[in-house]
Amino acid sequence: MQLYSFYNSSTSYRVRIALALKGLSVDYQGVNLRAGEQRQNDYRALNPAAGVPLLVDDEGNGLGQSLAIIDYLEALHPEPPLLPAEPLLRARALELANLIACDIHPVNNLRVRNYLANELSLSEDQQERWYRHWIAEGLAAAEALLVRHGFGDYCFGDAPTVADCCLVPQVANGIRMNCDLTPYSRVMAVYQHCQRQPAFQQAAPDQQPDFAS
Ligand SMILES: N[C@@H](CCC(=O)N[C@@H](CS)C(=O)NCC(=O)O)C(=O)O
Repeated sequence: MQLYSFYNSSTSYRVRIALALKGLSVDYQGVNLRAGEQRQNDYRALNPAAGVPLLVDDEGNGLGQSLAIIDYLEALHPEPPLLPAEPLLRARALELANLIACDIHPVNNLRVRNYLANELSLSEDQQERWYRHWIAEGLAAAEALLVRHGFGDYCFGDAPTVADCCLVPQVANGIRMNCDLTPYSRVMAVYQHCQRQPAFQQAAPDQQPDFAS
């Protein structure tokens, strides 16, 4: 399998965590988002959505969208499961994953930030306020859900799920962008626990072949 990824991309990071948890290796293909490689015609031919991640399986099938990729990996390699078997717990894990993937990440995606800067001419300060606002609103909701329904060392229990695959990269983005994360103590406790686990360490941005400090 090949994984088209950018080291600092949180959506790629989700998939890298899932791959590492399942013990799967991939041929890593770096796509430099800062250089705009995702918008070049040869990459768009692979992924019309012009983003990372993109998984190409052993039969040559290309698949975009991090949650669809994780679902595909789960179907092909069910162990260890990233979606709990118990229906409500499975829905809780997906609820948190979707909160991050659908409500937080898209509004702070690179193409949105480029539009704010280049088309709407927002200042650096306004762009940072935008970023921090959506992180604060989204992580407050994640914190409330985890306080209400979470348990164990991970989001939902003593084993990682798709919720942890999404939470860790989103928190990493918040740290990188100097957001105040102190109000989200349960979120941060899960993040810190995950940071100590080898699969999460292996998937981290600074462990990727295209890492540029
Ligand atoms: N919903 C997609 C989002 C993919 C996506 O847009 N990823 C970002 C990186 S985190 C990207 O490639 N952005 C490029 C851009 O905005 O131009 C997913 O979950 O995979």
